[in-house]
This record gives sequence, C-alpha cells and structure tokens, in this order.
Amino acid sequence: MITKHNWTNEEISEIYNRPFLDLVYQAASVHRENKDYAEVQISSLISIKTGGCPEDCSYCPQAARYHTDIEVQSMMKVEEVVATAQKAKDGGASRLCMGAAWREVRDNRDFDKVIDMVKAVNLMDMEVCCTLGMLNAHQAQRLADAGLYAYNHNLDTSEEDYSRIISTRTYDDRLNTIDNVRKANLTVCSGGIIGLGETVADRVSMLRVLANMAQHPESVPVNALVPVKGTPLESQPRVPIWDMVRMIATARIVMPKTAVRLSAGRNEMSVIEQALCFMAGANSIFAGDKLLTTPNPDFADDMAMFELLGLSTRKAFKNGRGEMVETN
Ligand code: SAM
Ligand code: DTB
Ligand code: SF4
Repeated sequence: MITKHNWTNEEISEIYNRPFLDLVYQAASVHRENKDYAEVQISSLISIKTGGCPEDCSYCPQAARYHTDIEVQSMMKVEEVVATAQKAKDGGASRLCMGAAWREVRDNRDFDKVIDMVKAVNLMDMEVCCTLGMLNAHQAQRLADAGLYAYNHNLDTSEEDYSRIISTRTYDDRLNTIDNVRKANLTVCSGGIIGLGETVADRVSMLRVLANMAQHPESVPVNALVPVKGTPLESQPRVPIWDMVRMIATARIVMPKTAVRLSAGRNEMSVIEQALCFMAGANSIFAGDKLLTTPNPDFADDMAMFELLGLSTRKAFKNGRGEMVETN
C-alpha cells in the first residue's frame, strides 16, 4: 500500500464515520498488511521534572496556575533515572520516555543533565525518547548527538480548536518544534488527546495535519483525557470507548506504517476494550504503574493481558539505531 500525504478532511471524515465494524475491519486489514499485528511496543514514562509549568494547557495537572494535588519536584538525578529505566526494561519496556513540565528547553544546567540522562539510558540498549516542550534546531541536534531516538511533541487537538485549550503558545510553535526534530534526524512522536470537548471535525483535522506531514510521525499517541481535579477540564465526561477505537482505527488507516499508541486512559479501560483498540490497529502502549503523574496499569497486569490476547513485545531498535522507522 502506498503511503499517502495529501489527505482531505472529507476523506478522513468519511473513514472516521464509517459503520463501526466496517471501520475496525478495514483498520485491522491495513494493520495486517503493514505490520506484525501481534507485536506491541512498550514505552515507559518517567517524569524527570514534575509540575510548576508556566503554560496553561487546560488538560494538564502540571500547569502551575491550576490548583491540582501535584507536588512540584525538582529535576531527578541521573542515577534515579537509570534505576527507573532498569525497572522498566525488566518489566518489558523497550523505550523510555522522559518528560519535563517545561514550556521550552533552555540552554542551562538542567538541559546538560537531560543530555547526561539520554546518554546513560542509551547505553542500556533502550530507545530513548524525551518530551521537554519547545526545542530550537541546535537543542534538537544536541539531543540527537547524545543518542536520543525519538522526541514527543503532541499537536493535542486541531489548529481551529487550539486556542480554546492552550493560549500560551500557538499551533505553529508546535509545528516548528516538530520540524526542528525532523531536521536533526530524530524520529517524531506526535499525537493528541480526545475528550477535551472537541468536535469530530477537530479530531479529523488533527489527523489530517499528522497524515499530511512530508514524513508521517513514527509514532502517534492517542490519549483519552484523564480529567484531573483542579484543571479547567476536570468535569469532562469519560471518552466513550467507541470514539477511542474510531480515532485509533482512522489513524491506522491514514498512517499505515506508524506506531499508533493507545496512550493515556488505559487505567479506566477493561481488557476487552483494550483488545478492541489493538484490533483496530493500536500497536504501542505506555506501561508502568504511572504515566507522568496519573495512574496506569502495572507491568504485571499488562503482561497478563498480552498473554491472554497472544500479543508479544517489540524489541528495541528493530529498524536499526539512528535510522528512521521504515519508509513513512
Ligand atoms: N511539557 C511538554 C509538552 O507539553 O510538550 C511535555 C510534557 S506534556 C505533559 C506531554 C503530553 O501529555 C501533552 O502534550 C498531552 O498530550 C499529554 N497530557 C497531559 N495531561 C494529560 C491528561 N490529563 N490527559 C491526557 N493526556 C495528557
Ligand atoms: C503522550 O502522548 N502521553 C504521555 C506522553 N505522551 C508524555 C503523557 C500522558 C500524561 C497523562 C497525564 C499525567 O499522567 O500527568
Ligand atoms: Fe506544561 Fe506540557 Fe503540561 Fe502544557 S502539557 S502545562 S506544556 S507540562
């Protein structure tokens, strides 16, 4: 199947709105043509700098301006990160994603420390990912030189809906960082959140931006909002599983070679619901009992689920170190 990069909203909307079982069937077929559908990538998250963020992302418990129960914590030590990475590796993770509650990276001692963390985890034969906010080209290159494999920077919602959710930066700021990440030859991880009160047209529009990138992101996380007390979105209703499956299936069809990650929200999903997401083309998860600040199923429960569903875990660097994943 040829990977297409000129999707229209109409085309994507037609896919998203197909009768549910047709949509899942088609997504499952695309998945089987392009991927080992029984292999799931496991990434583990670690919050290296928690809380106190100056941004106003209305979903985020780490924004300083909202009164959530998150305790602000200073940067973790490199040794602590290595110990956590080892636990994640022992639990079956092949990728470690280090997150910081920053608006952007600054060229200071904290960034030097992140560079040391990237080097240390890279030596453990794990794929290293960071999500640190906005980056300039030079900072992206420094991370790449340290051995970073992927950079996560989500679009979160559509361009049209962006200012309703975040006012302290623009969609173009987001796209610009993704561009800097690409130019440094890092793999791109970018996706979004559903359940923010967006319309189906917003979901479609966000998928169109991702699917029309000159090279598709190597991974696309689909997060279900975890409503956190104290944030403006604390009272949002839980995302229906049907919407989660539709979003995953549509992402799978429009970006056939991308790793589609069933991300935040698994703690509230049954194994059957998650099985439907895997059927619809999800082939990656975040595992470990915490996401950044909120709970997630623990490794043992996930391994039991994999056993039950006949899924296996993907090894690190299957497409080679420092190489782009397949041809997106
Ligand atoms: N500060 C950096 C940034 O915003 O890019 C990196 C960390 S930020 C917490 C990473 C991503 O977590 C956000 O882009 C968003 O998609 C996701 N996220 C944050 N809070 C969430 C929530 N309550 N539910 C679901 N996803 C959430
Ligand atoms: C992504 O798309 N989801 C992850 C990761 N990338 C950084 C974060 C989810 C955070 C959920 C809320 C929390 O635990 O703080
Ligand atoms: Fe800060 Fe990232 Fe949370 Fe936004 S999503 S408030 S940038 S930590």
